[in-house]
Amino acid sequence: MSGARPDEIILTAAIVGAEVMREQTPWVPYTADEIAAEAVRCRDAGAAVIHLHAREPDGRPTQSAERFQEAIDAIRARTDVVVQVSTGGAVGMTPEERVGPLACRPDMATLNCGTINFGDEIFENARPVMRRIAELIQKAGVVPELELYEVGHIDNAMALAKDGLIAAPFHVQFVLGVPGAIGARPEVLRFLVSQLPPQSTWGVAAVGRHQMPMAELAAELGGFVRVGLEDNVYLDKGVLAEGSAPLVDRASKLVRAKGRTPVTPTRAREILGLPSG
Ligand code: KMH
Ligand code: ZN
Repeated sequence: MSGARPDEIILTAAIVGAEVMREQTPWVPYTADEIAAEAVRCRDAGAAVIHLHAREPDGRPTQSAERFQEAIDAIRARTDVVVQVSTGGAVGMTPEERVGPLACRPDMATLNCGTINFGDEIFENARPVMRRIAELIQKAGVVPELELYEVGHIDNAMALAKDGLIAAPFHVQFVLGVPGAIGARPEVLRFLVSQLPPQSTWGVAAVGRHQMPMAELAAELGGFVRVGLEDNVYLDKGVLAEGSAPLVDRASKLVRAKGRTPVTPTRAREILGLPSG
């Protein structure tokens, strides 16, 4: 994996998401202040990267540059984490809406590399949409993280590379276990990793009860890890996590037991080839 020593690991905290609402857990942050406080707690627990969504005050997901700017300013005033904005947004948003946060000078932005069933809905990333969002990420000078939910998404990503819309080394997040897409199974992860071009960095974000087992496996296989309320609201069976920080703390302990040490944001920037913060 490019840039990282075998003992190093980047932990990402997905602290907001676009789907989880207060009705499911009171611990999901909505306002800029709440988001920044959670980012600080996650940094203290070992996260170097914050995967960011934004909400309206009533919790509705939004990709508005204004809301993202408020959240990013609040985060940057309080901590040094790498800020990775979502360009996935929520199901049903238009591509133009989804790229709103690119105006906010984030450190990284997600690039979703294919369409999937997303629960009972469809998360639509037709190839022209992918190409357009990739082009806008490139124009904004932002480093993309490739969100891959299915095997064929690797091929989609490579087609973007062939068109010059993304460049190696690729930073990949395998998002596994979305209902309607490929499951979070060990053999699935092993196969996906085997298909990546050399020098790629990769991490796993597994949904629901698969979050921690897949974090452990990623640590064993040399990958990075994403945890947080966006993907899973439970710390243990039937026990809500009191925010994303307890999930980062749990992941940090699991990966340390596998001989991996969570890196600081400064080191994560070096590993990911980002400008220093
Ligand atoms: N909310 C999902 C439909 C991303 O952040 O780029 C898409 C998502 C991916 O969360
Ligand atoms: Zn997301």
